[in-house]
Amino acid sequence: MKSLKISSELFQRAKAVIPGGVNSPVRAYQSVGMDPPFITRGEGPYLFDADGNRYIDYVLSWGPMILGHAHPKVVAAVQQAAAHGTSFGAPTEAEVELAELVCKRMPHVEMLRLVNSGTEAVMTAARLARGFTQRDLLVKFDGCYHGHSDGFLVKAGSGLATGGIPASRGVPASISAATHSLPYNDFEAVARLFEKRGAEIAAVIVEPVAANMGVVLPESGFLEGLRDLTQKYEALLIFDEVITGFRIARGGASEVFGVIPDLVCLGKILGGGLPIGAVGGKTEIMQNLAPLGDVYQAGTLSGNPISVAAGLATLQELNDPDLYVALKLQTERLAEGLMHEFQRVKVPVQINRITGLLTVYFTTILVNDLTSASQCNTDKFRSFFRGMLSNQIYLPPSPFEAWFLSTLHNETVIEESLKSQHTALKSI
Ligand code: HOZ
Repeated sequence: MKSLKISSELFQRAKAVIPGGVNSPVRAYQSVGMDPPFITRGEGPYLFDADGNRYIDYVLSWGPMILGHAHPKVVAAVQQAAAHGTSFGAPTEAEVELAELVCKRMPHVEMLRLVNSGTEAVMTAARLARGFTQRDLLVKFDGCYHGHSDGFLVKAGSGLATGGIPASRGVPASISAATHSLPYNDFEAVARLFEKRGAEIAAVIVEPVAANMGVVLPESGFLEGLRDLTQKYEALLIFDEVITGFRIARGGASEVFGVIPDLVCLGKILGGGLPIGAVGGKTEIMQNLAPLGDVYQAGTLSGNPISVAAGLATLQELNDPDLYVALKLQTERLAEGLMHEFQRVKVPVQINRITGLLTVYFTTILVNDLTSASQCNTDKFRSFFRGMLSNQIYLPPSPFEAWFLSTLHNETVIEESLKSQHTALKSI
């Protein structure tokens, strides 16, 4: 690997004008103790940095690039849309097409409102749930990340977990008090809370597969239990599928687990690598949004033609169910290959995975919630991360984030990654 001299110079320049030199905290590489590579371009499963290194990318812009970087059909769709104007702040046919496509792919979504990010989608879903139920309390789970709006930054995983920030300063206590966070996979704790405060609870929001404390799968019965309980107490169930939507299956987590939420929050893949978010669900609930109802939400760039074109092109490509069969196989192949190599050198790890997503936890214990995820050995992760980067494998720079695979992470790419792991483990 070539030294990161140019990237480090760019980082110094960035630090003078951008807080921490980055526009999103995890990118600063603080938890791995080095300067980040500055990226110049992506192509398929690869990223290239300013110093001339080529990496196999397992971050994929934190999920959206499921078809790999600069997919020709997505690029063409974006170019074509841009040539006709980038934003009108007015309705277009393409946004109707995108909404129709999502409703088809996720049959529980009867109506969809497009916004600009996953954070906005969750803000909207929360307001909608409160407006619909006329209750205030929200229940979330420790280590689940639902964007950076005030009400959700309690034990929120992702960048907060990486930075060791339990809750963000700047959030009024009165706002945090309206969110109750419970351990993931602990259905009994949810049931107890409902017994005490069921009449106050507007919604339970959950990542159906948690992917912001690393990947944590729902235990059998957990999602089903949440569904039954919310129905019993007439609260809403919200799935945050910003990461899992169109990734773990064509129809997302509901297709995999057979549990149907009242509302779903989407983002990432939905925009094919451009900013987008969406909240969708039953008409009965969705029609409470303005202008039909009096739950207000708006956005100048919502449904802009460029994000919509990229999203449509991406979802059309993902229509082929075989892509998901292959993605699942490749995820499994990578996880098994990594595990084999770790076992050979007697480094204990747990590898949690589902189609298109995995996390390597440096621990001997089963990881099923934030407490167990937090017990992983962060020093070992740091050495492993650095070893992999110097062997041209670009991993999330945090033990509490997911690795992402694209449909172009084929056998050759996985083989190359495992060879790099072999070399990296020799040097650490
Ligand atoms: N913590 C974010 C992913 N879960 C990082 C996003 C970014 O830095 O782009």
